Amino acid sequence: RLRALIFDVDGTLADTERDGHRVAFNRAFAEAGLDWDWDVPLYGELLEVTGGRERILYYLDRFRPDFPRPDDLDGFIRGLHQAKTRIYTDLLGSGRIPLRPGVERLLRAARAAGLRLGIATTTTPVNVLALLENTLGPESPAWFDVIAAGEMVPAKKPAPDIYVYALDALGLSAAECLAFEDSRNGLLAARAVGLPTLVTVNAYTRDHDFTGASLVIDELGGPERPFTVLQGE
Ligand code: XBP
Ligand code: MG
Repeated sequence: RLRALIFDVDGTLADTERDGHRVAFNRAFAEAGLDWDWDVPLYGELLEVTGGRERILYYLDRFRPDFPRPDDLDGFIRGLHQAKTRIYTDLLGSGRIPLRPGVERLLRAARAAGLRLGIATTTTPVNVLALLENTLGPESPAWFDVIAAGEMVPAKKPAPDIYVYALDALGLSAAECLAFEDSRNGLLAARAVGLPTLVTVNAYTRDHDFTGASLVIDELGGPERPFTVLQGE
């Protein structure tokens, strides 16, 4: 029997990547005096690597082989990423990034039906809180019995670790839960622990391979905004 819904955050609860994370990375680079510019298509490629610090390292390795590496590369990336998190949470505070269609309705309906809620994401915990508080209100983080995020586990998606953590905290088996994802990396993480997974695609993930998803739809929609089934098992 279904007991809980577990949600990814970026791309699933809200379209945070193009106008949120990407913009924040670029502003952090500019603040640090770097001429790096992650345009929309490039950022799509960089999204293959989950985790902001991991993404910066991947960018350096792949696109900036000539950039002189600071002695403390890890500290350098950590500093950039801290600035990015500050800028990103400020952006969320300005209220310009809404939840995706149907998300709030589903969360409220699930709670009313007695289902428990959880979150499993690779992003930084403060980012999740900022998104929830700025869209659903200051009380909304308490709607979730577990907010599993970022470095609470050693390996980020597509590794299953964050879902293992979330299921463990909920005290439920995978068969008692339904995961919501938007990307192939997220789907792989959820499927690796046996979670049935519903995918809502977005502009960055529309062409991903979603083999193994229970259902792939364009968005959750609503009464006057029906969703379209893109792929069903
Ligand atoms: C989200 C991510 C994250 C964010 C940036 O993936 O890949 O890296 O883009 O977040 P998912 P941080 O939706 O699969 O969890 O900079 O806080 O790491
Ligand atoms: Mg996602």
